[in-house]
Amino acid sequence: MFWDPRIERMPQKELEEYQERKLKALVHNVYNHSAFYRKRFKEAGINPWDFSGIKDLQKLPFTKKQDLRDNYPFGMFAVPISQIVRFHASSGTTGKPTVVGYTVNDIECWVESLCRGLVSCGVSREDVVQISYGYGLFTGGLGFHYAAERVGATVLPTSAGNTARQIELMKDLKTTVIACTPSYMLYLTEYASKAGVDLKEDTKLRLGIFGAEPWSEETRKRIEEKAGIDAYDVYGTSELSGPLFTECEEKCGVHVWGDHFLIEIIDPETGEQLGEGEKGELVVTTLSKEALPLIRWRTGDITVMEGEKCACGRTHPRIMKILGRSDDMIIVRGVNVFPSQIEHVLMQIPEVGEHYMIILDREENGLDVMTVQVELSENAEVDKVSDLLELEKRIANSLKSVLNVTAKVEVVNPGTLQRFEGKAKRVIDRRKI
Ligand code: DLL
Repeated sequence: MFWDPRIERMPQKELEEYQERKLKALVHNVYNHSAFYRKRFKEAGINPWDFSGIKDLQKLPFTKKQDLRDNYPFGMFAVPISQIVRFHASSGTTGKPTVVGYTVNDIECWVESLCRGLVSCGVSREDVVQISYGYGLFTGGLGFHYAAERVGATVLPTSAGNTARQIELMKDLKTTVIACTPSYMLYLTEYASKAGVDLKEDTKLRLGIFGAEPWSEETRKRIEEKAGIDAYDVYGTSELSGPLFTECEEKCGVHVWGDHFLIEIIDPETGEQLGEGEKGELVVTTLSKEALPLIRWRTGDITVMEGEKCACGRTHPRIMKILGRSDDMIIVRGVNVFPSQIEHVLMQIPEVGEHYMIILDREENGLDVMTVQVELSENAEVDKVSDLLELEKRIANSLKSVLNVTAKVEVVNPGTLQRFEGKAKRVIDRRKI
């Protein structure tokens, strides 16, 4: 099913021509209306009249999170505040949050983008969509809310938390689709089972749309099996609007709507553009945003771009599952490790549950120690201490063979590690303290 078949299946050549036109207009627009970009362009010697389009994209400077921080709160806006109809903000771990603003058209573009995504996952007006992403400054709740309503589905705006009530409402109001972080879905599934609710038997849940944090294919399989649903990925960032792009029914990458966003993959170290199929940092240029247009926005997210047409018929480029953020990458004894790689290894081991933590310490001799704590699965038959030790050794060996790093593995009882309602924080780096 398509929300906007003409746009979603637009021939690639036509899409490129459209992007070309919009990119040229954007370069003029930011030069004329954003003091920030005018200064940037002048510094980089860019004259909008000489800019010839996509082939010149690499000449344009990158925009980074620090630019938003340095220009807090409105310094990068390209319209007067009177035209802004909404703010969102992402909580910065250090210093000020990042504030984003939207014009009427920006909200419209965001909603339409996510409507295409929802319909491509199979959401329709027959569905009851429970939105368990946080409502408020976070873009997840309101983003899904507007799009699900526009699709014509019935929205159940539970926001995150209060899991007992979420499950009760899910049963009573016959929720068919849930949208939340994958870590919250794991928690909700576990909570339901402890409360004697079988999500497969006792609810009408059939589909879930999960994102806002990295999650592996193995976690997808576990969620699908435990909850008896189809699980789809959704990607977006507050700076780009919020949740924007989802997988289609093929589940082979997230479709990025090329009429509104132009993507590149770059080498995060050198800034050089990489080709399709090569792993690197996702960089996005917003082609339609008015309040906060972004030129070559460095998302920090590591992924791979796939340009080939999808079997679903959509022609827009796809990005594969996000491996992690370049700044989330852990360097242990000089080896680069993404938490998602650890998750990938853990979830392939049947005795292991879904919850884990990664703790980094530095020994007195200066060596890094990585401890992976992971829960035993509820139905694992590991009774003897020797079995437990054998399991820990097996996990450590698998981690070593994939990551090339030695990890200390601690298998703990089910239910002992922290659970998360929003984005999970699974890495504790004690080396900086
Ligand atoms: O997380 C927007 C969103 C809300 C996306 C609900 C999906 C669902 P921010 O809080 O600005 O916005 O965080 C953006 O979250 O740069 C990624 O690192 C991460 N992220 C988002 N979606 C995914 C995903 C929202 N599907 C940051 N897989 C991004 C992996 C994701 N990481």
